[in-house]
Amino acid sequence: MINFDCLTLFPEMFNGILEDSILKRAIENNLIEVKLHNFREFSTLKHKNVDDSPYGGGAGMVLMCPPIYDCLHSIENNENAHKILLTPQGRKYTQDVAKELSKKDHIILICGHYEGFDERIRSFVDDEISVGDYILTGGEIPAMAIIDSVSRLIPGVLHNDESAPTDSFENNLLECPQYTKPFDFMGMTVPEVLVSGNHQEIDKWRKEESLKRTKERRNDLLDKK
Ligand code: 4H7
Repeated sequence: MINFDCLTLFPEMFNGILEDSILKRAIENNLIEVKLHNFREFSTLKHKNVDDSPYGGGAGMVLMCPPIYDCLHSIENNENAHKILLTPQGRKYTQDVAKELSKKDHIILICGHYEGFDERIRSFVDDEISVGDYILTGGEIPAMAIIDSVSRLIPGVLHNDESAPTDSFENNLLECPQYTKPFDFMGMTVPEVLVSGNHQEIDKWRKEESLKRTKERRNDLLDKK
């Protein structure tokens, strides 16, 4: 059982992934739990503001400390949770980080928006993660990527037919090409070896294709092996 708490101004954005068949089933089976917290509710200001203009001047708004701090501290056992800030400045998210996180039992994800955070929010957390070198309007999509990728590593979340035995990245290789019926689609046929019935040859072909594809597209993964 892994527990996710997510601090966000847009909790409805998560409806999609939580209603998806695999995560929905995982929640129903008590394998994961996801709680959403709108930290706007913790604003003590009359208009429920959670941001203000930056000290020193300049354009844009900055998320302020108090609502995020109070929301964080309203979460039971927050002191023992692994607290993560989603920002473009964090350590790069990879399958290895997903594996590392899948061993935790309580993860708190903090999603920022606007022009960024008050720097002091960094002192509330244990970890800062970026899902890649591009800019998003908020940390919600990174948080969803983490919830999804970590959840599918929890034993029992995926059923046998939902996990490829040679999942990309599990062995730092890209998946080999795959085919299904029809055998001939507009003159494009399936490699003969796959219909040969020779499982030794099929395994060999798949390993070679996997390696070939990784060399062509992601040679950097082979350095990790
Ligand atoms: C925290 C701080 C994560 C969150 C700043 C978040 C990309 C990623 C955000 C910002 C994110 C990622 C606010 C910085 C808007 C950029 C123009 C939300 N973007 N933003 N600024 N790669 N954006 O994981």
